[in-house]
Amino acid sequence: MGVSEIQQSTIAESEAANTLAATDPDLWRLIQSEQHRQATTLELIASENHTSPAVMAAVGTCLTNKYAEGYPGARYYGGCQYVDGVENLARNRAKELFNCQHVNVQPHSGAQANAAVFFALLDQGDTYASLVLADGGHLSHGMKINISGKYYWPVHYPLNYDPQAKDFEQIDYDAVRKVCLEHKPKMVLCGYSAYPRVIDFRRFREIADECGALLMADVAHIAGLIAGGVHPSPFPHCHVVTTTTHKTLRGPRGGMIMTNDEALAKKIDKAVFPGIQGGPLIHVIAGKAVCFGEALKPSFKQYAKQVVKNAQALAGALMDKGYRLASGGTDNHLMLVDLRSRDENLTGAEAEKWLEAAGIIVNKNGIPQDPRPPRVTSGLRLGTPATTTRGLEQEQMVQLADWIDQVLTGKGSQSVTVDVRRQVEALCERYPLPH
Ligand code: DSN
Repeated sequence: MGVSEIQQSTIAESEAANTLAATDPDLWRLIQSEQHRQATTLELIASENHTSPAVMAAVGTCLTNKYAEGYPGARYYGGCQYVDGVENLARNRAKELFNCQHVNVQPHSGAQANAAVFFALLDQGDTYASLVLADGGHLSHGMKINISGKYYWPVHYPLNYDPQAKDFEQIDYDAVRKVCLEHKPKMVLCGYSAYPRVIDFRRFREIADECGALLMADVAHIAGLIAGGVHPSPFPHCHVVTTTTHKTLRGPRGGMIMTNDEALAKKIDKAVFPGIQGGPLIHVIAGKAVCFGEALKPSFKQYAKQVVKNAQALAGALMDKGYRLASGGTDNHLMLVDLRSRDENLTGAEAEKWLEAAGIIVNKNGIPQDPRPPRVTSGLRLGTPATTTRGLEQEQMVQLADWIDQVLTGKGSQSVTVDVRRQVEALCERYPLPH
């Protein structure tokens, strides 16, 4: 069945879709266009994925109608007997998946999860340590205009910037220790948005213990790899772990907080509700339950393994073509391509635009110590979670590297773009979205 036939049958089968199509055609057309875009392009944004129809079905249910402020068994509204079951199912599956004792599935997003942890465990003005933001951190890890940078006091630890070092552009654990011993943060934060290497949680815990700090990991990017057993678990080393559920974990958009410490769990629950949120999005929590159930299946382990294999194949093929990757490669699902290694004048912004025209969706990204500003950048961040969900394997990754190189060396030339776009669409027909 081709992409357009699948779309047609999906539309025909969905009563809700038909209703929406009839009642709000303007919105429906936009949704259809987005579905077509997703079906006919290759998604290499490292933080995106294609959820299963079951996840989307759960999110699009009557659960969206229900207020359930509070937690299962202790709500502020009547009529919560079934949504209690939904939230408990999500919590129990997450506990099993990540082998931890307490989970809060209510954060609306990863940034909300992080804000709740800060609110629970830090006082205003408290110091915490996180990675230099421009080198792979996240805005909720201390950006000046984010709550994490405005109400708390971030000190940043660096990567290793010595090109001669074996761990060039990787976490410099000695430097982390030095920063922490100097500033005595109340919390040390690890886990990143653009870091292609394994995180040594044990080493971080040693440093946190030495300076009397709590250790927090934001595993939003690698949660699916942890669940699938291809990245070490943050437990038992971290006191608290936050994540999103929609990246490598392949669930609905949302956040989650985990801990094994009962006392911290109580503070975190209070910080999420009523601290920073009101009613939980029970329909999204239902989608999280579906996602955790899927991730508990043996097939998810295969998926996670293939994500990493594909990233290594893509990284290898790009390096063979002369692209330098930050830190020299990848251990996980993503890589940072230093475009200057191929063309000194090429920017991430241009590369993103040209690749999009050819049906290859990426995001421009700073590389460590990037002299160009975030809206321009010298790099691209590429990730394999979404293309692996479609079923692509190493062979197609090599092909993809070739297309990327053709588009970038063609500098957006019309004929190259059209040719690659045609081939991308043909590949998308062969590997349709989950249906
Ligand atoms: N915006 C996400 C990413 O792309 O990594 C992080 O939240």
